Amino acid sequence: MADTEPSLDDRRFMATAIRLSRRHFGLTGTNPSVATLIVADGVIVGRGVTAIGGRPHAETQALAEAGERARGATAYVTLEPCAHHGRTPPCAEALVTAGVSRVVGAASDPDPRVAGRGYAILRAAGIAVLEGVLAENAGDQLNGYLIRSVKRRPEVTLKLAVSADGMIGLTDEGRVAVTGEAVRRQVHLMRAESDAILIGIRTALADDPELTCRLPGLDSRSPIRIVLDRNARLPASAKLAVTARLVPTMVAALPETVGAERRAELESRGVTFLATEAHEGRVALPELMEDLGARGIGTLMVEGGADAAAQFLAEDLVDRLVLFSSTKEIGTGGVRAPITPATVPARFRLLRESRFGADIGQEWVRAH
Ligand code: AOF
Ligand code: ZN
Repeated sequence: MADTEPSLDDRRFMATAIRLSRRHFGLTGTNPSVATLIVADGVIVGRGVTAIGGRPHAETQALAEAGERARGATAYVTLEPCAHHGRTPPCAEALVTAGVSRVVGAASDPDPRVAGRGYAILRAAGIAVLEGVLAENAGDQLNGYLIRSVKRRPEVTLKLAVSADGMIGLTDEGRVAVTGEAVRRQVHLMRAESDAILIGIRTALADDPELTCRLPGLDSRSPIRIVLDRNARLPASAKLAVTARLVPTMVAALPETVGAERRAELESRGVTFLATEAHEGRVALPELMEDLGARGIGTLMVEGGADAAAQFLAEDLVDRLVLFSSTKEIGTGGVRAPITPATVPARFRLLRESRFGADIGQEWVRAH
């Protein structure tokens, strides 16, 4: 059975699986949160999401729920089933053993232990395999996994709030807020889904932000906070330094510009210094991103200000772009936004557009 085109049902079930995969977003460690559906005679008889912490895998749980009904059924997997022995046998083998007759997959797994072997195991067992169904959508939902595996750095989301006159305010939450309460809540949710969050030192000095997630029930999911601060100017009295023992704060400074005393002062608060290299007098971002990737940080949200945003854009390190647009004008005192909805480069594709109170939120992804 060499089916090459997905049916309408295939696309519908895959879309359901992709939605399900979001359930453990940010909770599966370095493992991506993926989902599996087992469908027999058009009915979902098993469903699974990668467990919190990363194991068991989605397939294990979906097959357990389906039991005997998996025999002859179709499995929908948002990521190629694994081919390696972890704490359990490979998921590709589990699907073979369970007797599914067809597997519909979305994204391929770049993990060198898998990389095509998962699909090959299925085919070798006589299972009909259809790959790449809604692959782009599934890839968008793997929360940094594909970027981190292939590029060896976190997936970078740049978030900016832009006023009607193309300015970014000095702060999200303070007196010159550009956008409203609904955007504030959305940004806190984005923080909860990120492993780390980065701001420039000018924003840190102007706003003295905390950068934590303060949504009810999600306050334990605050990301690591990183300050791009080449001269290590972060005051020891800044909220980011004072709270560094509760939520980690890291400073990316140039080693030659940081005195031992300054370093000791911040380190005594619990602030850590990241290894950095200099590039034209600034912190070299590609190397910094590599270091963060090696530390297991899969997703990074850049929250401003204009300088940091411009530097990430110039280095083509932005994978996702989230712009919140307000109808308010800032006028004098505003800082010109390095990017606005009207100037988004063609390499980005608009993924969604939603209303947040009086403001508009738009999300673009960089074409892979
Ligand atoms: C699957 N199903 O639900 C997920 C997969 O450390 P381990 O042994 O858990 O393996 C991690 C790798 O498993 C990860 O890099 C990716 O290749 C795959 N993730 N595979 O079959 C799942 N989450
Ligand atoms: Zn697996």
